[in-house]
Amino acid sequence: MDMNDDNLTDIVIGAQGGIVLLKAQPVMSVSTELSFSPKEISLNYFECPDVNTFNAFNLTSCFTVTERTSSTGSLEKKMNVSLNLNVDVVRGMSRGFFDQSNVSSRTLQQFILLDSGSSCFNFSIFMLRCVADTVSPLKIRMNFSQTEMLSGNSVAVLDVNSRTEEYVEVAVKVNFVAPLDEIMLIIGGSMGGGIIVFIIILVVLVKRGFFKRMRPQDFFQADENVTLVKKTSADRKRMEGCKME
Ligand SMILES: [Ca+2]
Repeated sequence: MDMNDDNLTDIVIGAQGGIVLLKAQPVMSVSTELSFSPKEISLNYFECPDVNTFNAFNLTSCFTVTERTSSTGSLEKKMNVSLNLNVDVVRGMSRGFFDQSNVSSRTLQQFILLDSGSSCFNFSIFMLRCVADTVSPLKIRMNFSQTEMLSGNSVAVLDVNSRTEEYVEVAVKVNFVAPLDEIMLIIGGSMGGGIIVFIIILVVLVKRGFFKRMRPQDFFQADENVTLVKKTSADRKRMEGCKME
């Protein structure tokens, strides 16, 4: 029977004049998505023996909560969840940490309240500028579990079929890969530079009379003066024709 009209069947147990009401709770399915930005850590950040730290990337953990049961009414479907993050999980010593002033803060636990719908949480990951390994990607593990740490808020129950663990790997950018706009800028700059050089050469050639000397009639006129080339009768007739014109 449904004692509180929320479309969820409750259980009532009665014995020797007393009854116990076990109210059913809505069951919530949670899907997670772990992402990070930027997509790669630039190798330019690393330099030894620099002891400083830098913000390597930002991690975003998103939760989408949907109800598996079909409760009705104004029932608040909230869950207290313990979110746990671990950086560089496959290593004895982590290269990444959450607290910029504490290089050993490789894990982070945060208690969050999940409600119906989507919600995201952001975390900054820091690294030392001088690390032994700048080749292997950083592996980050996220897992969560329902908790009653914030008592009184949890009304719903986490679906046992929900995936409660996610991994992402953040690679270190080894080779310089220019973004498309930078590539276009380089190509455009090269073409522009080439055109300018071509124009300069053209101007110099014109000023030095290069194109003038190359004209056929000039060629013959020059030859006539120095008489270095033996002209054929056809050439002479053609030249006379040009002069008459
Ligand atoms: Ca009920």
